[in-house]
Amino acid sequence: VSLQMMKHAWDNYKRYAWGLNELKPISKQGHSSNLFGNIQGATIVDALDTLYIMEMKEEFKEAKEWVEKNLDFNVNAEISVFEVNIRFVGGLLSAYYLSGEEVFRKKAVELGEKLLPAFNTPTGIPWALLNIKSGIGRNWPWASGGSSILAEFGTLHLEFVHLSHLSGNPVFAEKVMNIRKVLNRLDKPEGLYPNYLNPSSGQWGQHHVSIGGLGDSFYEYLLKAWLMSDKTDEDGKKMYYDAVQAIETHLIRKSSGGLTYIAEWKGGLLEHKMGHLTCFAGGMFALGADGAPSDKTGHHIELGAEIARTCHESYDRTRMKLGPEAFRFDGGVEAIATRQNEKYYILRPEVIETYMYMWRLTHDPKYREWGWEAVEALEKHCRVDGGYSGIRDVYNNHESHDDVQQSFFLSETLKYLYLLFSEDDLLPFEHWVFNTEAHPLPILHKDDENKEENQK
Ligand code: DMJ
Repeated sequence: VSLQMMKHAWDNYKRYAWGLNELKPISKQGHSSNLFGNIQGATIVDALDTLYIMEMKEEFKEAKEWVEKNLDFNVNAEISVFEVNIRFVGGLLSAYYLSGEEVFRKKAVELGEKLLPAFNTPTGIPWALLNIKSGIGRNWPWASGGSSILAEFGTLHLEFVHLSHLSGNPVFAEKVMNIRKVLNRLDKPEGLYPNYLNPSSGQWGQHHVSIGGLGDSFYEYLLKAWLMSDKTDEDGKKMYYDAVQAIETHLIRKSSGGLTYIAEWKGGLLEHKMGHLTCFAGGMFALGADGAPSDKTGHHIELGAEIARTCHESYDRTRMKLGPEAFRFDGGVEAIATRQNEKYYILRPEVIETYMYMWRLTHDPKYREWGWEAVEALEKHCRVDGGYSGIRDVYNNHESHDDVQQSFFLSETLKYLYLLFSEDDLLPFEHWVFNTEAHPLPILHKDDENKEENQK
């Protein structure tokens, strides 16, 4: 089914928005997000590996030809370093590792080089925004006191390690290892990492902590850096398990109805709200269970299962059986959105991602059942003639479509669904880690490096 869904999403993108960043499936035209500046083709680059994995050979070929002929980084544009890294660099790297086609390696390294000026700050903590022609960077105007964002500068590690590996140029890995160093020198309130860090002073901004937006994939990348290094990156490992310990103590709570959730922390006060984005953490806890201190393995799996259940409830308690952007545990509600501007669903993957990890790691059939419920809801409410659209209010009787087919729907949501219903030997966890946009990157095995050394 996810293959049919991918075909529908891809065919319509091709028909109405080919070469542009995303598709507007209702108005049947292109959608351009300023996150990518003038760089074009986000959906194509984000979808390459999904097309490859689903064996959509014709489509993969036309996507590759587009990349060869049209993907151009010599544009005068300000881009989000994080978004371009996870979608474009990540997408190109996966396409290279899966297909072996040189063009993807070349483009990934070329783009990586364009991103390097973002690190020209007093601390080496990169800017959020970068003009890739002039090399001038800055931060989001809304970010606390000119800060860079934890989930942005903390979500470059996997891709940059691979860029060094593939280019032979150590500069990429050096840049991200320096971020680690800066973080390790800083005092952390209660062992937690605030979402804001000033790249000039090297000091934290506001003490807001979140495992959802602004924080999320920083934690994910600590764990995955360790896994991707074939478990040699002890620093990444320690930072991850220490962080999870602090998160458990200060952020994880249980509702009176028995639902485990991860709250947000604002200078010591808890906001009892959990974002859809935070739901990825169920999969992360389960994936990290194996490496947890020996008495904690079962506990981390259990934590993953409880988060999966809570996030499933957030879907089940809506009219459309699709989860809201954020749900709350206060004022007498549990796992329900109370504010109008938190009731939307924009085709996000995190809940399905967690089902996929839980399925692979436990084989409890309920995760496939829950995934199937999501497929039915997507087909019923998000599928339109011209592709798939987000929904403005998942509690409503009637769909009000937001008219955007996000590129992560093709790279993540549909890929995780496909993997949920595939055998475990498709992209097995022993050999691959997924970047935060679901682009698989190979684990750099110790043995392979020895082999390479010997060959030299
Ligand atoms: C994606 O771009 C990535 O998963 C990112 O980590 C968070 N936001 C979207 C999906 O919701």
